[in-house]
Amino acid sequence: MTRVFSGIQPTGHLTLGNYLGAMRRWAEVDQHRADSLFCVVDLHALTVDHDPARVRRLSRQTATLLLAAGLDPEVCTVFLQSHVDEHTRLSYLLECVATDGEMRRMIQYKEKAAKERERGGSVRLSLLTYPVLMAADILAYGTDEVPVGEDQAQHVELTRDLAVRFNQRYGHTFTVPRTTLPPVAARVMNLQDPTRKMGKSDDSGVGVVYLLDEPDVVRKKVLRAVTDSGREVVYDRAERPGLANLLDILAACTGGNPESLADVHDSYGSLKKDTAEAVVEVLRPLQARHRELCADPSYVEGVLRDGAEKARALARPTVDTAYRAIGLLPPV
Ligand code: AQP
Repeated sequence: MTRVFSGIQPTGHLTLGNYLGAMRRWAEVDQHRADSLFCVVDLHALTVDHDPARVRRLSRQTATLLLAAGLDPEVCTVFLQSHVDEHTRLSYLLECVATDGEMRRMIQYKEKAAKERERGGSVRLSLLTYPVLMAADILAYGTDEVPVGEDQAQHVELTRDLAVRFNQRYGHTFTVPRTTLPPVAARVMNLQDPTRKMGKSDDSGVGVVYLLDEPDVVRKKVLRAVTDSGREVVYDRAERPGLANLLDILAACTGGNPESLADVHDSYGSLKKDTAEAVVEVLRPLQARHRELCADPSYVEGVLRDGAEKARALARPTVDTAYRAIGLLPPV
């Protein structure tokens, strides 16, 4: 059976981008067709300046939202990265095959490092090596497919390179995974700046729809989305990015096609109104389920405990094989 692995960082409140670009597909498609693991990658949240209490809170909230979005622990494995030591064990071995040049070429590293420097902070070494830990997350499970949004595709490419290099040098150890992108909304953009992706660690939050935003807040954010000064509704990602973003979001929420949706809207106002309502409707069941799960925190804890146990048992044989292959003696 195909093995699927994907992760999500508890670096902020989850966004519509996380949902449309990744989580929805995990819940609706991946968990039913493949042997799937979904991980709250909490160690990755330590690569930038953070408040420990906030990371703990967001880790719990992220796991709860994954379940609220429809991940079913009866058919997939949901767990926290830091509960499975195999990820960090394997990450060190992969650091021994990765190069610093490769790390410095990562777009997300460049962007996040620049942001840290702008804030007057220093760049943590773990921010540079983060893609190697991500590669370990994926390779530890013999993963075939990694369903992610477009922004993570470069990291999965690096994972493939490391797997191939390790296998060539030390003998076949890892399955070489491939990225799968969603057909629409692979990159949901910020509503106030459609040249930037909608990210959960965005500072102001005005252009970001959070999964737990109240319906009226969602409406306000969508109605205030930046478009352009034209009048005609056309789908053109290069020339009309704000409009295209709204059409992509509407298409992803309704199952339509962005070009046809452009044809049936005769004003920006009606497009924004329909998009706002479509987003509110998509979030409604998720928010209701989230409220139920919050009333039963021991259920979520149990899911994470069982998930970590299952994940450990799956990862250990591959990581042990990698230890031996690279030249380490097994413990006596
Ligand atoms: N705007 C987006 N459009 C489509 N997909 C997205 N994803 C994130 N933002 C968008 C996808 O969500 C999954 C989990 O993301 P992540 O938390 O691991 O990493 P990220 O891409 O760094 O997330 P954020 O939300 O943008 O956080 P910050 O602001 O901290 O960088 C991934 O599959 C990702 O592609």
